[in-house]
Amino acid sequence: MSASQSCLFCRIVAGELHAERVYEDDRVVAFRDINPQAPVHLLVIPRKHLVSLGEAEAEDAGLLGHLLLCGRELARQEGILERGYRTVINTNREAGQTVFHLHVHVLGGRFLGWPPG
Ligand code: DGP
Repeated sequence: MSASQSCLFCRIVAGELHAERVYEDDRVVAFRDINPQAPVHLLVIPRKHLVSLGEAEAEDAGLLGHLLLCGRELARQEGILERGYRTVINTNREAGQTVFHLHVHVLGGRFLGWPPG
């Protein structure tokens, strides 16, 4: 089975699984997290299957920047840019990564504690 067939987020990108999409372009798709941890909790993912930030290559630098800038624009759209929002990329098991397709969490709408758990 190919990565795109077995990967949950590849299946969302392909439209095989439903997600509440808030943005998409030729490189990324953004949708609401199914298990929100804050009033605003979005995921911004590349269409390209990248397992994690740990496996990104130098050639992915532009894509990584685009993910962050899309997250910023979505924070603006959701009305949390000025109040404050957090972008999180969990990388591998001890950091809490559970879906192995790179994704940027965009969280806000409440005070967020630090340090993270
Ligand atoms: P992480 O723990 O960093 O790998 O985050 C994975 C996130 O993905 C987690 O917050 C829940 C979310 N998630 C898992 N499955 C689905 C799904 O089928 N749809 C949506 N919208 N989000 C999902």
